[in-house]
Amino acid sequence: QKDPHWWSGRNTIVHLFEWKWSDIADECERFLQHKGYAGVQISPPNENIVVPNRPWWERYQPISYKLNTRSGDERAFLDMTRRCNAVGIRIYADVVINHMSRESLRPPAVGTGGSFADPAAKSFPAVPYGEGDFNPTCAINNYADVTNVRNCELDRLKDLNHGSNYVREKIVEFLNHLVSLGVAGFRVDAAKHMWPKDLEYIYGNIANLNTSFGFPANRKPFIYQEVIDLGGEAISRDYYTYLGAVTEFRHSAEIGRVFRGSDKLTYLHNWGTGWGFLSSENALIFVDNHDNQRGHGAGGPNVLTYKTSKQYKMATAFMLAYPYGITRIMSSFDFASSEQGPPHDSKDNIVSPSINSDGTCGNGWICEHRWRQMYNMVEFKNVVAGTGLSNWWSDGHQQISFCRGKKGFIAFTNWGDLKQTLQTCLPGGTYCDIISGQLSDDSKSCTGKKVYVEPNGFAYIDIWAFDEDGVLAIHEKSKI
Ligand code: AAO
Repeated sequence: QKDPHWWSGRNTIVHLFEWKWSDIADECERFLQHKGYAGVQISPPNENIVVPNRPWWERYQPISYKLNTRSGDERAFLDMTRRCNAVGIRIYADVVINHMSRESLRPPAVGTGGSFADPAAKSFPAVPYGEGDFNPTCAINNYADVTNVRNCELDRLKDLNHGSNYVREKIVEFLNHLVSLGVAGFRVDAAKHMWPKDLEYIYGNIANLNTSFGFPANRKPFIYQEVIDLGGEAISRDYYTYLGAVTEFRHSAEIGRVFRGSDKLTYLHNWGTGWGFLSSENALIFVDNHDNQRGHGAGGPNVLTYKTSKQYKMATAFMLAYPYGITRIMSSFDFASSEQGPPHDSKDNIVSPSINSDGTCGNGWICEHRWRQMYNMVEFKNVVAGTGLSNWWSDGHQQISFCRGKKGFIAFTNWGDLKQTLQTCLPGGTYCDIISGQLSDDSKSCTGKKVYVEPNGFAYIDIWAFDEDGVLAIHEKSKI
């Protein structure tokens, strides 16, 4: 189902990729609740294979459904869900239920919880799963063949047979365990590789959310399914939308292409279904994700990441300002190699992000969600909730602006100086641009640009080509 169970006045999920549960609990209390975030997507919480050099992707190779990973154990998990739900931050677990691990390069395979397995023999005693619980070994090598994509192995990962009642029950048991521990929903990994009817059975048997974490009675978990569909394959994202929301990779691919300058901002006026994307309530949208920010998965070279920060902030601002989709922000660790894992100590323990005096992160964590332009746009999205888009303006090329009801206004330039008197739709007064700065603590001044709005709503807007950010945004709560 598609209700993410957000508190009112909240929006946007942040993917705290590879964060430990204790650090997520701290982040919910010290930061996320105050900036109006709605939820956190966590890395897979179940025991995964230990791979030499600890690449990030070892967490997508399950050994068991025990909640023991480098992010923490079950006790730490429960502390996180209690503390985050208590301040209105929902927890969505990334669940890898299509497969188990690949045969280990150095047998025996050992998991992060100390469990042994023999993947080559399709033996995972810590679940337990045995050979009869898996599909016959074959490789996914033809995305034009539905059965090959669903019944064979992705990247040689042992492919579970979801037609088996036993397998279904073990997966339902795992998901219900997470529900009992307070999660609000799931990111279903590799959903494309599972039959919709099997997923329908599994989702249909998940328990109601646990009311002791503040959920109303009889609520079902929010489901969003990873289905990479940029067109041209036998399996379409449309096969999964009756089950839950679906990741819209076309949004990631296209927004990167546009804000890198390969297309004109003026064409964004019909963003969303006008560009062939899923309908808004079905679309989990993002600028980048943990795969395509490092060349895995799909989206190609146009995907924007923290490494191209000016364009990345502009694309994120547009995603959050435009009334479309269920938005998710990536929060990364710094990486040079596409395989390297999270920041760690000499014993391979993940190290916590340090928080600098300006609120940014250190210790190798990027924390995009803590960038002023990002969290101020999350607030913008909260302030304009429920309003439509109006007064679209464009210079016909790379400069645009629009209103959100009478509550917010935003302008972009992706080429040249923007110097225009534009309709902001806001009541007259002095507003602080929340991109170059924000309203001062005493609400009497702006730390960045000021915008003077005339009684008729018009204001002189200037964004220089070489400004730090190619976007300016004001809203009713950034008024002096
Ligand atoms: C690792 C090693 C492998 C090794 C394996 C087993 O890299 O060499 O064989 O371990 O030891 C992650 C990593 C994988 C890693 C895996 C397991 O990304 O590298 O394998 O953990 O440790 C497909 C799936 C999609 C999946 C994506 C990566 O459909 O679900 O591959 N994403 C999820 C997770 C991801 C994770 C897994 C699944 C596995 O987000 O982190 O993998 O649990 C086409 C298809 C896509 C397909 C891609 C890549 O995409 O459409 O469905 O994604 O190929 O195989 C254009 C096209 C686009 C196409 C794209 C790339 O953009 O328009 O359709 O080109 O060709």
